Amino acid sequence: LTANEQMWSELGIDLESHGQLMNALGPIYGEIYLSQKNRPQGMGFYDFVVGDIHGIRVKELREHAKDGGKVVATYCVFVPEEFCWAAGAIPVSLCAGTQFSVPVAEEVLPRNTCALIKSSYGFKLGRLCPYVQVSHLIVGETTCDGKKKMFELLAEQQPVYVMEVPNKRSTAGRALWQQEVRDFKAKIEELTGNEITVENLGEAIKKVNARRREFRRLSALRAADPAPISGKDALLATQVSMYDDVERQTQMITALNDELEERVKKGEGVAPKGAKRILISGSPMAIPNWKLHHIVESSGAIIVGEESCTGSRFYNELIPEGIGNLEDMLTALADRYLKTNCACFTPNTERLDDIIKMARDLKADGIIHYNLQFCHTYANEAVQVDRALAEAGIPLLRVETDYSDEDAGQLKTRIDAFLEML
Ligand code: BJ8
Repeated sequence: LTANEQMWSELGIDLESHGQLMNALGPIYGEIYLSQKNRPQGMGFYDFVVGDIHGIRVKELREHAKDGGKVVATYCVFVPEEFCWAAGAIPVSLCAGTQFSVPVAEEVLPRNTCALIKSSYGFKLGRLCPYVQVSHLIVGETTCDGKKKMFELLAEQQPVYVMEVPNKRSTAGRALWQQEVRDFKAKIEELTGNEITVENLGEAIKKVNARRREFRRLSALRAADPAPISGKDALLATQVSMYDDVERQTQMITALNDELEERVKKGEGVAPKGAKRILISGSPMAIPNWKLHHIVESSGAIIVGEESCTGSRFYNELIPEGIGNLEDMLTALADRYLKTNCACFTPNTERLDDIIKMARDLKADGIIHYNLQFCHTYANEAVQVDRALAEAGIPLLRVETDYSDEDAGQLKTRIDAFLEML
């Protein structure tokens, strides 16, 4: 056994299936990522990370655990990572973006369930993900019904804690969320044995804000024409940042941004000036889901932004810094997370405003609404997205898909026709 295989086997990974997954990922990454021309040098770090996707980072987490540290796994950007960093735990957002882990989940879950839910559950059931194996607590949320029920099943296998996200941003909804955030803080304190204080939480808020600021800078740089970075690469940097160390990611994105700034000054880009510019909006794209980005960019367009939880909803809102007492800090933190414009809220008109603002800021020629099949909240909200964009005069294509490649040809035809029309 190699050192990695030894580690995976100690973590209870099914080495055979996992080997197949790893063997499949290499060529896919080569085709989708390494084939791109004129990539920023800063992406070299991300190539390295994906090249050893279940190796180095897992090793770091294990070492942290061996020293008594805790690892907290999450699925959703509603879960405040600041508490983990403050209490000396490491939060990791779990992979849920591959068809590979779907069939094993379908043996248990209904097939007409969103791919993200099936992929998440399949990773645990099939013993395919070392990140889930290494974590001491999985944190779920009540954002959608499918996830809620999947977390109940996951809890049969590993400790799961579920945060209740309200349906409305009403007075009662806000009060519920404020309490949920405080209960989660207590849970993390109990798990780690460390108290969360004004000092360590203040530090954590600053660290996470710093990463958010760099992502906001990256987003602004993507407004340039020609675009200095592909949508695929920007998406990958976001996906990796969701499970990597927060300070390391701030450093990497800062270096990447410095390089992109130079490119913009020189008028250099990854696609010719005038290439069709697309904003993606909708369901998140968990690693390694690069399907839509790949199809769009292979057709000669460039993706300039993602209004999504693997995009703007991950980094847009900051938490105020320098608040001197814990209660006010908790209130500000909870309020920040409540601004996540997930389709689980009713109403969620803030998201419509965000989409239009992003389209204008990034000078998008058109928007593709990305919907995971069987995700009812986003599919139904798309009706309102459609209306709002028609009113704003921004062309929209609505796409509903899963993780399989079966519809790739059909999607490409529809996307080509859409690009043609812009
Ligand atoms: S805050 S978008 S990360 S819940 S795609 S599992 S909603 S059926 S992922 Fe999400 Fe948090 Fe909202 Fe963002 Fe359900 Fe829809 Fe599947 Fe979804």
